[in-house]
Amino acid sequence: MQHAPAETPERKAFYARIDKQNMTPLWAVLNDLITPQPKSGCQPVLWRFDDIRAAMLEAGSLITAKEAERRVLILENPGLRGQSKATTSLYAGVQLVMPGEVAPAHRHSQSALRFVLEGKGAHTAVDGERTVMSPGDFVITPYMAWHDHGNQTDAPMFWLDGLDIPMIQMLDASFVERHEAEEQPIGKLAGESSARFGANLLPVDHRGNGPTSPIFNYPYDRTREALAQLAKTGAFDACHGIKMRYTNPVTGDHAMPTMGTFIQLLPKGFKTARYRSTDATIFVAMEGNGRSRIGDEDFAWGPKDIFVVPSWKAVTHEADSESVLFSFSDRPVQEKIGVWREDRGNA
Ligand code: GTQ
Repeated sequence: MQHAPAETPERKAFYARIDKQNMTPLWAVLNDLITPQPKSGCQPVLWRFDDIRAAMLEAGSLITAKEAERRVLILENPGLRGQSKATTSLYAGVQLVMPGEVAPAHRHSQSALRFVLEGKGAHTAVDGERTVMSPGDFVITPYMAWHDHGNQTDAPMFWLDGLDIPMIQMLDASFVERHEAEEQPIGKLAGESSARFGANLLPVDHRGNGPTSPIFNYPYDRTREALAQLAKTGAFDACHGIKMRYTNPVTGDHAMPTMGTFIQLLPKGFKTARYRSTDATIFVAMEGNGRSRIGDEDFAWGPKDIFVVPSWKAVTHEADSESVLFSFSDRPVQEKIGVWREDRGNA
């Protein structure tokens, strides 16, 4: 693209005059608005779970889940500090619910996902049904669905929250309501959604009810079993190893309308080919140890570490032991409007 035209005294005087009328020349900013390729403040970054965990436990003694409403430490991208963003379009945080605590019921226009990091047996309730959570479970809170979290176990429970907060902020479409009760009434059996929608069956007259998957817990044991079986085929993609996306069984589309969610297995010793795509992605190393090169920086990861690959930055992953990575991005939105791109190199 062309360079910006020179600023002559005459032009500057003109800009100053029209500035008072809330007008400004496009040609002074065009190169920053329409860039030859993505130009993002979002930086590659990794958070070690040990550091997150220690800080979270401190937060646990400073404030209750009830007082905080949600006891969460936001994972802020170093290039986007002060904006509550992990990437330009997505929010990430780690939530702690201590034994005996409840995070009170509310609902909002933002969609949320949970990916369980530590603890087993705490629950989340979504639209009248409770699900009990275990490490590696991917749990959905659809937009405007009532949700509250509780921990009746004797150990702290940690999970990663992913929300589309920056997108809803950009659209100026945020609403939140607090439930009159701390915990919403439970009108469904535990496991009801999973039986109705998660067994390769659908109710005969089901026509779908919106863009979010009606399954709200994708348990890790079933996901892991599928990956283990697929690993035996030896059919590894050069860029991804074995990579699957979570789906809405009613539509076959992504499980959530604004966030794409993925799970991948890299066998021991596998090194992926250079890959880049326009959807900045937040990864969680669920199992294994390895390294990722993002742009020209190297990040070593182990279980439960969380890292960000910005839009259009080349990434390679190398697994020292068999590894499983969970990830999420804004890919469904980019696909819907047709701008999603990837570059597999020659792989
Ligand atoms: O659990 O509902 O990390 O409303 C941020 C906002 C979690 C939640 C977050 C939320 C929640």
